[in-house]
Amino acid sequence: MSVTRSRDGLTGYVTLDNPPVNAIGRAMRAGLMEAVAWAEAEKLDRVIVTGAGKVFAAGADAREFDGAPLEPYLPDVLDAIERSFVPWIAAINGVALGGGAEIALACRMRIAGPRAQIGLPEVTLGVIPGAGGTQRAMRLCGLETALEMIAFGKPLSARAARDAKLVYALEDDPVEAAFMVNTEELLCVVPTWELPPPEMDAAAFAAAFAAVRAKLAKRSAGQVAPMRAVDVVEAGLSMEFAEAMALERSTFLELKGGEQSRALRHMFFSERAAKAPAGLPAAPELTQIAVVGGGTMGAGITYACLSLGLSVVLLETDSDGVDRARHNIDALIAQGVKRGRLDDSGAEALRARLVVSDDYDAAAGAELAIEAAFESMAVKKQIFAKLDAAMSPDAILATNTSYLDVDEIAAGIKHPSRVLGLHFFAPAHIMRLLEIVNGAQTSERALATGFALAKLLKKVPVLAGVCDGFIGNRIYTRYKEEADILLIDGSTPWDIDEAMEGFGYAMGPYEVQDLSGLDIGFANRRRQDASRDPNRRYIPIADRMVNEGRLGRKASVGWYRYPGGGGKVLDPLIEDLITEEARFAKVKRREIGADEIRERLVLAMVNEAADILGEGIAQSTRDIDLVTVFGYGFPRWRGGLMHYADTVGVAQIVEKIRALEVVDPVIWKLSPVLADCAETGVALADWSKPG
Ligand code: 3H9
Repeated sequence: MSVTRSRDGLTGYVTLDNPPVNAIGRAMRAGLMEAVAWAEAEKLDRVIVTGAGKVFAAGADAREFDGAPLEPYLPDVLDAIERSFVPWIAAINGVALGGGAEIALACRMRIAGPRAQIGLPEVTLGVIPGAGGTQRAMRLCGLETALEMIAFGKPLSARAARDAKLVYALEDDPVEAAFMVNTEELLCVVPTWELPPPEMDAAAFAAAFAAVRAKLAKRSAGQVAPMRAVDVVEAGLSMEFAEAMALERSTFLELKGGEQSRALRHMFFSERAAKAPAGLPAAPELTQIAVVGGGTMGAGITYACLSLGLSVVLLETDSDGVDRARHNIDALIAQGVKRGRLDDSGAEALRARLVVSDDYDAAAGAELAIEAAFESMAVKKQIFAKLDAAMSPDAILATNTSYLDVDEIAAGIKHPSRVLGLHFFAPAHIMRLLEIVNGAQTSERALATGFALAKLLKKVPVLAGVCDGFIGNRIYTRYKEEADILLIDGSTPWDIDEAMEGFGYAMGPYEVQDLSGLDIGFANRRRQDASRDPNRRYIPIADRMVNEGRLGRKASVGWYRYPGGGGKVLDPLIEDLITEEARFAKVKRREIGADEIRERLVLAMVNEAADILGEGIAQSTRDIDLVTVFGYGFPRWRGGLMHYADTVGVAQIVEKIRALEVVDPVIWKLSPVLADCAETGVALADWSKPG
């Protein structure tokens, strides 16, 4: 049952009850419609609506969005609540989002509990509020707050909602407070739809809309729903309420059926489905973690674990390393305090749980060690031998390597089954992705420990097999390789960066390299020299950059220049350098447009990802989508790399790769998975290994 109801004298109680988050599906809408009729038949003097559990309601049940809308429709239900002669009061006990907030906005009065939040996050699912949110919010809290809520999807806290007059009062027990409201006072409250739209002079209106559109153009470039939401709010200012509601509804329905909403829903549900595989044993309880290496990555992991309440022993090689590591952690703690995430006593508590040492015996009691040292097989093997000797044989040992062979790292220790990869992304305390690398000998207990840590850290865990770069870096390496080919064939770093920003990345591949440092890729290429296919086209431009000290931002010069350590400026010398390399390689440079850049880079990634799927390195296309979005900035609103590929259509992708394969059969060797999908007409998302 999605709605329960009861009465006490003339007060009716309606509870939204659809665990876990009271999503509003057909049954709940029908239950609310019946409750309106019931309250009227019983001649109640009020109805108090609240949510069961910790949530008021998380909004419309997005699982229904794939099909045609089912009656009764939410706008009609809310219209009935709003126009009923029995006034409804929303006792907002927890989060009220999307349709949940819209239920509250349609009530005569709203009283919030301390844990309440009110938000209209529909744009994060690629739609706009579809049950009055665009029209009722602005009538209650004014245009600017409503625009912020609707266009950016950020919820208001209970206090902010009260300050914005979106709720009438903030009370510890909102149900009891709703019961205490004086009947006369309640009946004097004007129903929201009867309130006039906000009033301002024309110049103020124009400025408010221009400001929000300018902000959206920057923050949500490429996304349709936020701009459409703003359009609907604006149009509503000069329309009758009913006419504006009809516009809102038709826009909502149009967007719900569109590609962006489908992609964003796919990401929403994929993120929530990223969990430990069924059947893994229980993980050991984690209380103390050892982290090896206090550089940027190790410090980030340490800070994240400390913030969870875990104790951390941070191991370094010598006393200088200990000092450096301490300094790095202190900087992160100071940043946490500055940003208001920690107060002084919280910072002190973090420090109290941290031991930094160069003595591995200090880690003897830890249940899990995470090695985040220099990316060298010899260094890692030494560290694992020391951990093996110092820690309990039950402890799990993880490497944070980005590329190296986890099986080789594990081979040197007594029980390789306790070794796995935990590939964090920098900054480790912020980035949500965690690749959990399953070595040939990794035990289920070790895997379960990795997933348990991911859950504690609120990361998105993705299981990956062992190969050079696992899922994410293997795709990324191919992306960079193709970008370098475009570079020598006629493009520039800024052409390529701009094209990929146009696709929806926050930054293109060259700006990213400048940020992380060109020496990382250089070291990686040297490691791969021995195994590289000599017939594979190799572009030496990035190597030359490193040899000339153009290491990126840290050197104030890389693919761009950063005068005085400030923002990037284009560097014409780079074009000379590329042209010279093209001459050495006997390449005749040609004009390459943004569409071709985007197409070639995306096709390169899709082909590599399809191989990753075929080889069983990734378990599903959904996992690849999560990796590309959460680790590498692939636009979420395109649904991740493989979802996007299915949107384009495998047949078309295969046709384009085959054309490129004619020119370079080594680099563009068509993935058998793509060939199989094209032949059988199966989408990548539905592909499974034959046999
Ligand atoms: C809308 O309302 C449109 C209207 O304007 C117009 C209509 C006409 N639908 O996140 P969690 C599931 S659009 C279906 O892990 P938390 C979720 O998949 C909607 N299912 O919990 C998961 O399932 P499972 C606008 C939903 O405590 C389980 O609930 N609303 C929905 O970390 C637990 O979820 C939003 O965008 C849903 N709407 O966070 C709000 N929501 O157990 C979306 C959740 O099978 N929701 N599920 O994996 C949220 O932001 C968070 O879920 C919330 C709780 C903050 C509520």
